[in-house]
Amino acid sequence: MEHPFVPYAPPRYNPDEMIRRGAEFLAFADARRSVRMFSDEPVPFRAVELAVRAAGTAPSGAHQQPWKFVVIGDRETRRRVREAAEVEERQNYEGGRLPPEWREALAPLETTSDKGYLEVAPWLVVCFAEKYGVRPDGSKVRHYYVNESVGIACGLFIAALHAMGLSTLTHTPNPMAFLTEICERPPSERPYILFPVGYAAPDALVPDLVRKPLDQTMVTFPPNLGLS
Ligand code: IYR
Repeated sequence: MEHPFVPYAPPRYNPDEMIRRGAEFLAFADARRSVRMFSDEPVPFRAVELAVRAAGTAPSGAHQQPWKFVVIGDRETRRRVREAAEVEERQNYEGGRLPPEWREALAPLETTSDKGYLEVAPWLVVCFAEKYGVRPDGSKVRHYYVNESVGIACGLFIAALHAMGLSTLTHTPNPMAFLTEICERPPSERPYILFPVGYAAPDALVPDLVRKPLDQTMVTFPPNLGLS
């Protein structure tokens, strides 16, 4: 694929406007929560499509765009996904497959093997990571930085849903091989994240999580930069 170079002039803002916009975006992002209690109210397909298009704007290794979003809307497939996810999760939670340390980390979230939300939310979107590309002659194309690229795409997907007033959950049933089978994806693709998408239930509850303060997520060099 050839990419001719073209001029690019992103908008510039004076410092006050820059900070105002950054603070506004932060407030928007900070208001997002992962949701496990969905409404079954229908959501237009067009909204999901827009979120997938937003995801597709992510930067990617060598611009290989190694993602595929499978959008599931029918009740029967959602039921199959729920059942298969619960089979795996029952082994995790009730069958002792989750190591004690992992169980402890999850305890505050009160998650269980019940994945009813997979059937309640009107859409399931399964993001697959393309481990490698496949040429028409069947030969493989090496992909670079697949995890980083697909992770960024998923972040944009989540942000786009939030911008539309929709909710999701970054669900990673473990293991996820059943998604390859149900979604009929080829061996070149690996299930990455399963997103239930819909409106949060009107009575949805979320754990009152606290985000790490900046002094735990940012360090400056030199340490005494002292600007803020
Ligand atoms: N996949 C399991 C367990 C789980 C793991 C993590 I890490 C979470 O943040 C939440 C749940 C489940 O979906 O229940």
